[in-house]
Amino acid sequence: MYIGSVSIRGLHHLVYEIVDNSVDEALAGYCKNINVTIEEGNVICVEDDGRGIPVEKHAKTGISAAETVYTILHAGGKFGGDSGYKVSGGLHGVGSSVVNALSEWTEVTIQRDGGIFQMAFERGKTVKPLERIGDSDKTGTKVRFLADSTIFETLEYEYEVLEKRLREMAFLTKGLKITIEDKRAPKEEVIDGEEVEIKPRKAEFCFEGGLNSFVEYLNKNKEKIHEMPIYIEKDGEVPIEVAIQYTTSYSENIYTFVNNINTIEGGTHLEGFKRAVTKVFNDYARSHGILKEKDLNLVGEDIREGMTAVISVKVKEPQFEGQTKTKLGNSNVTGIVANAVSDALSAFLEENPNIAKAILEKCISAFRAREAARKARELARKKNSMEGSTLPRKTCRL
Ligand code: 0RA
Repeated sequence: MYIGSVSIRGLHHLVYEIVDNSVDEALAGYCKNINVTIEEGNVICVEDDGRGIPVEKHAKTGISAAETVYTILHAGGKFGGDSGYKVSGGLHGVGSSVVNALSEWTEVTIQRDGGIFQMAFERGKTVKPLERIGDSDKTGTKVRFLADSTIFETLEYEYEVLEKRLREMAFLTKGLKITIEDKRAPKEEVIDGEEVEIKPRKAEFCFEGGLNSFVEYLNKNKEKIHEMPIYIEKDGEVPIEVAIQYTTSYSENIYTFVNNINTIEGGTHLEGFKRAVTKVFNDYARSHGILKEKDLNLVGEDIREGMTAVISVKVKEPQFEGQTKTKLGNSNVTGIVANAVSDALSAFLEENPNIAKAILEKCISAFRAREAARKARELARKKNSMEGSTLPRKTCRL
Protein backbone atom coordinates (compact mmCIF):
# COMPACT_ATOMS: atom_id res chain seq x y z
CA MET A 1 0.00 0.00 0.00
CA TYR A 2 1.71 3.15 -1.19
CA ILE A 3 -0.55 5.69 0.43
CA GLY A 4 -0.17 4.18 3.91
CA SER A 5 -3.81 3.68 4.78
CA VAL A 6 -7.35 3.95 3.45
CA SER A 7 -8.43 6.13 6.37
CA ILE A 8 -8.79 9.90 6.15
CA ARG A 9 -5.01 10.11 6.56
CA GLY A 10 -4.51 8.16 3.36
CA LEU A 11 -7.15 10.30 1.67
CA HIS A 12 -5.30 13.50 2.60
CA HIS A 13 -2.10 11.87 1.42
CA LEU A 14 -3.50 11.77 -2.13
CA VAL A 15 -3.60 15.56 -2.12
CA TYR A 16 -0.06 15.82 -0.75
CA GLU A 17 1.24 13.49 -3.48
CA ILE A 18 -0.17 15.69 -6.23
CA VAL A 19 0.91 18.93 -4.54
CA ASP A 20 4.42 17.50 -4.03
CA ASN A 21 4.85 17.15 -7.79
CA SER A 22 4.03 20.83 -8.24
CA VAL A 23 6.34 21.75 -5.33
CA ASP A 24 9.13 19.80 -7.07
CA GLU A 25 8.52 21.98 -10.12
CA ALA A 26 8.79 25.05 -7.85
CA LEU A 27 12.03 23.72 -6.34
CA ALA A 28 13.37 23.25 -9.87
CA GLY A 29 12.71 26.98 -10.27
CA TYR A 30 9.83 26.97 -12.74
CA CYS A 31 6.63 27.27 -10.70
CA LYS A 32 5.49 30.25 -8.62
CA ASN A 33 1.85 29.42 -7.84
CA ILE A 34 -0.04 26.34 -6.73
CA ASN A 35 -3.80 26.49 -6.26
CA VAL A 36 -5.64 23.72 -4.43
CA THR A 37 -9.43 23.54 -4.49
CA ILE A 38 -11.79 21.17 -2.73
CA GLU A 39 -14.67 21.16 -5.19
CA GLU A 40 -18.26 20.13 -4.62
CA GLY A 41 -18.47 16.36 -4.16
CA ASN A 42 -14.94 16.15 -2.71
CA VAL A 43 -13.22 16.51 -6.06
CA ILE A 44 -9.68 17.84 -5.60
CA CYS A 45 -8.15 20.24 -8.10
CA VAL A 46 -4.42 21.09 -8.00
CA GLU A 47 -3.21 23.63 -10.53
CA ASP A 48 0.32 24.96 -11.02
CA ASP A 49 2.05 27.39 -13.36
CA GLY A 50 5.14 25.28 -13.97
CA ARG A 51 6.45 24.09 -17.34
CA GLY A 52 3.70 21.50 -17.73
CA ILE A 53 4.28 17.76 -17.77
CA PRO A 54 6.03 16.81 -21.05
CA VAL A 55 3.49 15.77 -23.69
CA GLU A 56 5.63 14.27 -26.45
CA LYS A 57 5.00 10.68 -27.51
CA HIS A 58 7.40 7.90 -26.70
CA ALA A 59 8.94 6.73 -30.00
CA LYS A 60 8.27 3.01 -29.41
CA THR A 61 5.10 2.86 -27.30
CA GLY A 62 3.35 5.80 -28.95
CA ILE A 63 2.15 6.78 -25.49
CA SER A 64 2.69 10.33 -24.27
CA ALA A 65 5.17 11.03 -21.49
CA ALA A 66 2.34 12.53 -19.44
CA GLU A 67 0.19 9.40 -19.75
CA THR A 68 3.16 7.25 -18.80
CA VAL A 69 3.67 9.29 -15.62
CA TYR A 70 0.05 8.67 -14.64
CA THR A 71 -0.19 4.97 -15.53
CA ILE A 72 3.18 3.37 -14.86
CA LEU A 73 4.16 2.87 -11.24
CA HIS A 74 7.56 4.43 -10.44
CA ALA A 75 7.62 6.36 -13.73
CA GLY A 76 7.54 9.80 -12.16
CA GLY A 77 11.17 10.10 -11.16
CA LYS A 78 12.46 9.31 -14.63
CA PHE A 79 11.24 12.55 -16.14
CA GLY A 80 13.29 15.03 -14.23
CA GLY A 81 16.08 15.13 -16.71
CA ASP A 82 18.87 17.06 -15.10
CA SER A 83 16.44 19.69 -13.86
CA GLY A 84 17.46 18.60 -10.36
CA TYR A 85 16.66 15.64 -8.21
CA LYS A 86 13.26 15.09 -6.71
CA VAL A 87 13.44 16.68 -3.35
CA SER A 88 9.97 16.98 -1.90
CA GLY A 89 8.19 13.95 -0.43
CA GLY A 90 5.91 12.33 -2.94
CA LEU A 91 7.53 8.89 -2.88
CA HIS A 92 10.23 10.03 -5.32
CA GLY A 93 7.63 11.41 -7.72
CA VAL A 94 5.83 8.12 -8.22
CA GLY A 95 2.79 9.61 -6.52
CA SER A 96 0.81 10.50 -9.65
CA SER A 97 0.22 6.93 -10.78
CA VAL A 98 -0.69 5.86 -7.25
CA VAL A 99 -3.24 8.64 -6.86
CA ASN A 100 -4.61 7.77 -10.30
CA ALA A 101 -4.99 4.09 -9.41
CA LEU A 102 -6.82 4.99 -6.19
CA SER A 103 -9.20 7.47 -7.86
CA GLU A 104 -12.61 6.85 -9.40
CA TRP A 105 -11.54 9.29 -12.08
CA THR A 106 -8.62 11.62 -12.83
CA GLU A 107 -8.43 14.41 -15.40
CA VAL A 108 -5.14 16.07 -16.30
CA THR A 109 -4.89 19.28 -18.30
CA ILE A 110 -1.49 20.50 -19.47
CA GLN A 111 -0.57 23.76 -21.09
CA ARG A 112 2.74 23.86 -22.92
CA ASP A 113 4.30 24.03 -26.38
CA GLY A 114 1.56 26.49 -27.43
CA GLY A 115 -1.29 24.08 -26.73
CA ILE A 116 -3.77 22.77 -24.18
CA PHE A 117 -3.65 19.01 -23.78
CA GLN A 118 -5.99 16.80 -21.82
CA MET A 119 -6.24 13.16 -20.78
CA ALA A 120 -8.60 11.21 -18.52
CA PHE A 121 -8.53 8.02 -16.46
CA GLU A 122 -10.92 5.82 -14.50
CA ARG A 123 -9.51 3.75 -11.63
CA GLY A 124 -6.06 4.15 -13.17
CA LYS A 125 -7.01 3.07 -16.68
CA THR A 126 -6.77 5.52 -19.56
CA VAL A 127 -10.21 6.40 -20.90
CA LYS A 128 -9.07 9.41 -22.94
CA PRO A 129 -5.44 9.42 -24.10
CA LEU A 130 -3.69 12.77 -24.20
CA GLU A 131 -5.12 14.97 -26.95
CA ARG A 132 -4.65 18.57 -27.95
CA ILE A 133 -7.88 20.44 -27.23
CA GLY A 134 -6.84 24.02 -27.90
CA ASP A 135 -4.19 26.71 -28.05
CA SER A 136 -2.47 28.43 -25.15
CA ASP A 137 0.52 30.65 -24.66
CA LYS A 138 0.73 29.70 -20.99
CA THR A 139 2.32 26.73 -19.27
CA GLY A 140 1.18 24.66 -16.32
CA THR A 141 -0.44 21.48 -15.08
CA LYS A 142 -3.94 20.99 -13.66
CA VAL A 143 -4.97 17.73 -12.02
CA ARG A 144 -8.53 16.98 -10.89
CA PHE A 145 -9.43 13.71 -9.21
CA LEU A 146 -12.17 12.02 -7.24
CA ALA A 147 -10.84 9.48 -4.75
CA ASP A 148 -12.29 5.97 -5.05
CA SER A 149 -15.11 5.57 -2.51
CA THR A 150 -14.80 1.78 -2.74
CA ILE A 151 -11.22 2.07 -1.41
CA PHE A 152 -11.32 4.93 1.11
CA GLU A 153 -13.35 4.85 4.33
CA THR A 154 -14.38 8.45 3.78
CA LEU A 155 -14.05 11.06 1.05
CA GLU A 156 -14.76 14.02 3.35
CA TYR A 157 -11.54 16.03 3.33
CA GLU A 158 -10.86 18.04 6.45
CA TYR A 159 -10.14 21.57 5.33
CA GLU A 160 -8.04 22.40 8.43
CA VAL A 161 -5.75 19.42 7.94
CA LEU A 162 -5.05 20.30 4.31
CA GLU A 163 -4.63 23.98 5.17
CA LYS A 164 -2.05 23.21 7.88
CA ARG A 165 0.06 21.03 5.57
CA LEU A 166 -0.11 23.54 2.71
CA ARG A 167 0.93 26.37 5.05
CA GLU A 168 3.89 24.20 6.09
CA MET A 169 4.80 23.53 2.43
CA ALA A 170 4.74 27.30 1.79
CA PHE A 171 7.03 27.99 4.76
CA LEU A 172 9.41 25.33 3.47
CA THR A 173 9.52 26.72 -0.07
CA LYS A 174 10.37 30.41 0.23
CA GLY A 175 8.46 32.63 -2.18
CA LEU A 176 6.10 29.91 -3.46
CA LYS A 177 2.46 31.01 -3.32
CA ILE A 178 0.01 28.27 -2.33
CA THR A 179 -3.72 28.86 -2.11
CA ILE A 180 -6.45 26.59 -0.82
CA GLU A 181 -10.17 27.02 -1.21
CA ASP A 182 -13.02 24.88 0.05
CA LYS A 183 -15.87 25.21 -2.43
CA ARG A 184 -18.06 22.50 -0.95
CA ALA A 185 -21.54 23.58 0.05
CA PRO A 186 -21.39 24.91 3.60
CA LYS A 187 -22.81 22.42 6.06
CA GLU A 188 -25.33 23.37 8.69
CA GLU A 189 -24.09 22.28 12.07
CA VAL A 190 -25.95 22.23 15.32
CA ILE A 191 -23.86 23.32 18.30
CA ASP A 192 -25.64 23.64 21.67
CA GLY A 193 -29.02 23.57 19.93
CA GLU A 194 -28.06 26.51 17.74
CA GLU A 195 -27.57 26.20 14.03
CA VAL A 196 -24.19 27.50 13.00
CA GLU A 197 -23.39 27.89 9.35
CA ILE A 198 -19.87 26.81 8.46
CA LYS A 199 -18.62 29.34 5.93
CA PRO A 200 -16.64 28.28 2.88
CA ARG A 201 -12.99 28.65 3.68
CA LYS A 202 -9.92 29.80 1.82
CA ALA A 203 -6.36 30.82 2.55
CA GLU A 204 -3.30 32.09 0.73
CA PHE A 205 0.24 31.38 1.84
CA CYS A 206 3.43 32.93 0.57
CA PHE A 207 6.41 33.51 2.84
CA GLU A 208 9.39 35.43 1.54
CA GLY A 209 11.04 34.77 4.91
CA GLY A 210 10.90 30.96 4.56
CA LEU A 211 11.81 29.29 7.84
CA ASN A 212 12.14 32.69 9.56
CA SER A 213 8.44 33.16 8.90
CA PHE A 214 7.85 29.62 10.18
CA VAL A 215 9.44 30.21 13.61
CA GLU A 216 7.76 33.61 13.89
CA TYR A 217 4.45 31.87 13.23
CA LEU A 218 5.20 29.17 15.84
CA ASN A 219 6.16 31.86 18.38
CA LYS A 220 3.36 34.29 17.60
CA ASN A 221 1.77 33.94 21.04
CA LYS A 222 5.03 33.75 22.99
CA GLU A 223 7.30 36.34 24.56
CA LYS A 224 10.45 36.60 22.46
CA ILE A 225 13.96 36.98 23.87
CA HIS A 226 15.15 38.46 20.55
CA GLU A 227 13.06 39.82 17.69
CA MET A 228 14.88 38.58 14.58
CA PRO A 229 15.26 34.82 14.32
CA ILE A 230 18.78 33.47 13.82
CA TYR A 231 18.82 32.31 10.21
CA ILE A 232 21.24 29.83 8.67
CA GLU A 233 21.27 28.80 5.03
CA LYS A 234 23.92 26.77 3.27
CA ASP A 235 23.88 25.13 -0.13
CA GLY A 236 26.09 22.23 -1.02
CA GLU A 237 25.89 18.46 -1.04
CA VAL A 238 23.21 18.62 1.66
CA PRO A 239 21.39 21.98 1.41
CA ILE A 240 20.52 23.23 4.89
CA GLU A 241 18.11 25.88 6.15
CA VAL A 242 17.65 26.62 9.84
CA ALA A 243 15.82 29.30 11.82
CA ILE A 244 16.06 29.71 15.60
CA GLN A 245 14.23 32.04 17.96
CA TYR A 246 14.26 31.95 21.77
CA THR A 247 11.23 32.70 23.91
CA THR A 248 10.75 32.89 27.67
CA SER A 249 8.96 29.51 27.55
CA TYR A 250 10.47 26.53 29.41
CA SER A 251 9.96 24.01 26.63
CA GLU A 252 12.00 23.24 23.55
CA ASN A 253 10.18 23.26 20.27
CA ILE A 254 12.21 21.87 17.36
CA TYR A 255 10.70 20.83 14.01
CA THR A 256 12.80 18.98 11.49
CA PHE A 257 12.21 18.27 7.81
CA VAL A 258 13.96 16.18 5.22
CA ASN A 259 12.91 16.89 1.63
CA ASN A 260 9.89 18.73 3.05
CA ILE A 261 8.80 15.65 5.02
CA ASN A 262 8.34 16.23 8.75
CA THR A 263 10.82 13.90 10.48
CA ILE A 264 8.95 13.66 13.77
CA GLU A 265 11.38 11.07 15.12
CA GLY A 266 14.37 13.32 14.36
CA GLY A 267 17.57 11.63 13.23
CA THR A 268 21.05 12.56 12.09
CA HIS A 269 20.19 16.13 11.03
CA LEU A 270 18.75 16.84 14.48
CA GLU A 271 21.79 15.23 16.17
CA GLY A 272 24.15 17.45 14.15
CA PHE A 273 22.13 20.53 15.03
CA LYS A 274 22.07 19.76 18.78
CA ARG A 275 25.77 18.97 18.85
CA ALA A 276 26.66 22.28 17.19
CA VAL A 277 24.34 24.40 19.32
CA THR A 278 25.65 22.91 22.59
CA LYS A 279 29.26 23.41 21.57
CA VAL A 280 28.90 26.92 20.15
CA PHE A 281 27.06 28.37 23.17
CA ASN A 282 29.49 26.77 25.63
CA ASP A 283 32.50 28.01 23.64
CA TYR A 284 31.02 31.51 23.43
CA ALA A 285 30.20 31.56 27.15
CA ARG A 286 33.79 30.56 28.02
CA SER A 287 35.58 32.87 25.60
CA HIS A 288 33.47 35.83 26.79
CA GLY A 289 33.86 35.14 30.51
CA ILE A 290 30.21 34.23 31.01
CA LEU A 291 31.31 30.78 32.21
CA LYS A 292 34.41 30.79 34.42
CA GLU A 293 37.08 28.11 34.42
CA LYS A 294 35.64 26.43 37.52
CA ASP A 295 32.07 26.40 36.10
CA LEU A 296 30.55 23.28 34.61
CA ASN A 297 29.54 23.26 30.96
CA LEU A 298 25.93 23.91 30.11
CA VAL A 299 24.20 20.77 28.88
CA GLY A 300 22.07 20.56 25.73
CA GLU A 301 18.82 20.73 27.68
CA ASP A 302 19.83 24.04 29.32
CA ILE A 303 20.69 25.52 25.96
CA ARG A 304 17.50 24.38 24.25
CA GLU A 305 15.09 25.60 26.93
CA GLY A 306 12.84 28.18 25.31
CA MET A 307 14.24 27.46 21.86
CA THR A 308 11.93 27.30 18.85
CA ALA A 309 13.74 26.02 15.78
CA VAL A 310 12.95 24.66 12.35
CA ILE A 311 15.56 22.63 10.49
CA SER A 312 15.11 21.73 6.84
CA VAL A 313 17.61 19.67 4.88
CA LYS A 314 17.53 18.25 1.37
CA VAL A 315 19.06 14.78 1.07
CA LYS A 316 19.42 12.98 -2.26
CA GLU A 317 18.86 9.42 -1.08
CA PRO A 318 17.27 9.74 2.33
CA GLN A 319 17.14 6.65 4.54
CA PHE A 320 14.12 6.79 6.77
CA GLU A 321 14.13 4.65 9.90
CA GLY A 322 12.17 4.29 13.10
CA GLN A 323 8.65 3.21 14.00
CA THR A 324 6.95 5.60 11.61
CA LYS A 325 9.80 5.87 9.09
CA THR A 326 10.26 9.52 10.04
CA LYS A 327 13.78 9.34 11.44
CA LEU A 328 16.67 10.31 9.17
CA GLY A 329 19.40 7.64 9.15
CA ASN A 330 22.02 9.01 6.72
CA SER A 331 25.08 9.22 8.97
CA ASN A 332 27.03 11.74 6.85
CA VAL A 333 24.33 14.35 7.52
CA THR A 334 25.28 14.74 11.22
CA GLY A 335 28.69 16.25 10.50
CA ILE A 336 27.52 18.36 7.56
CA VAL A 337 24.73 19.95 9.63
CA ALA A 338 26.96 20.32 12.70
CA ASN A 339 29.65 22.16 10.69
CA ALA A 340 27.22 24.46 8.90
CA VAL A 341 25.37 25.35 12.11
CA SER A 342 28.64 25.79 14.08
CA ASP A 343 30.14 28.22 11.56
CA ALA A 344 27.00 30.30 11.06
CA LEU A 345 25.90 30.35 14.71
CA SER A 346 29.29 31.32 16.12
CA ALA A 347 29.56 34.10 13.53
CA PHE A 348 26.06 35.28 14.46
CA LEU A 349 26.84 35.39 18.18
CA GLU A 350 30.05 37.35 17.58
CA GLU A 351 28.13 39.87 15.49
CA ASN A 352 25.19 40.10 17.90
CA PRO A 353 26.64 40.14 21.43
CA ASN A 354 23.44 41.51 22.99
CA ILE A 355 21.37 38.63 21.64
CA ALA A 356 24.11 36.16 22.64
CA LYS A 357 24.05 37.56 26.19
CA ALA A 358 20.26 37.46 26.46
CA ILE A 359 20.11 33.84 25.28
CA LEU A 360 22.96 32.76 27.57
CA GLU A 361 21.28 34.38 30.57
CA LYS A 362 18.26 32.23 29.83
CA CYS A 363 20.46 29.10 29.46
CA ILE A 364 22.20 29.81 32.75
CA SER A 365 18.92 30.25 34.56
CA ALA A 366 17.84 26.86 33.12
CA PHE A 367 21.13 25.43 34.39
CA ARG A 368 20.55 26.91 37.89
CA ALA A 369 16.98 25.61 37.99
CA ARG A 370 18.20 22.17 37.01
CA GLU A 371 20.95 22.26 39.67
CA ALA A 372 18.50 23.50 42.34
CA ALA A 373 16.07 20.70 41.47
CA ARG A 374 18.86 18.15 41.67
CA LYS A 375 20.03 19.45 45.05
CA ALA A 376 16.48 19.50 46.39
CA ARG A 377 16.00 15.91 45.27
CA GLU A 378 19.25 14.83 46.87
CA LEU A 379 18.38 16.58 50.11
CA ALA A 380 14.96 14.97 50.20
CA ARG A 381 16.47 11.54 49.65
CA LYS A 382 19.11 12.09 52.31
CA LYS A 383 16.51 13.30 54.77
CA ASN A 384 14.33 10.31 53.98
CA SER A 385 17.09 7.76 54.49
CA MET A 386 18.17 9.40 57.77
CA GLU A 387 14.64 9.34 59.09
CA GLY A 388 14.42 5.75 57.98
CA SER A 389 17.45 4.72 60.01
CA THR A 390 16.69 6.61 63.21
CA LEU A 391 12.93 6.53 63.52
CA PRO A 392 11.04 3.31 64.02
CA ARG A 393 8.21 3.31 61.48
CA LYS A 394 4.68 2.22 62.27
CA THR A 395 3.57 2.19 58.69
CA CYS A 396 5.46 1.63 55.56
CA ARG A 397 6.04 4.93 53.78
CA LEU A 398 6.83 5.09 50.15
C1 0RA B 1 9.59 16.82 -15.79
C2 0RA B 1 9.99 17.64 -16.84
C3 0RA B 1 9.26 18.81 -17.08
C4 0RA B 1 8.19 19.11 -16.30
C5 0RA B 1 7.80 18.29 -15.27
C6 0RA B 1 8.49 17.14 -15.01
C7 0RA B 1 6.62 18.67 -14.46
C8 0RA B 1 5.89 17.73 -13.73
C9 0RA B 1 4.80 18.15 -13.00
C10 0RA B 1 3.87 17.55 -12.17
C11 0RA B 1 3.00 18.53 -11.74
N1 0RA B 1 3.37 19.70 -12.24
C12 0RA B 1 4.45 19.51 -13.01
N2 0RA B 1 5.16 20.41 -13.72
C13 0RA B 1 6.22 20.00 -14.41
C14 0RA B 1 9.56 19.77 -18.17
C15 0RA B 1 10.85 19.65 -18.85
C16 0RA B 1 11.02 20.75 -19.88
O1 0RA B 1 10.08 21.47 -20.19
O2 0RA B 1 12.13 20.88 -20.37
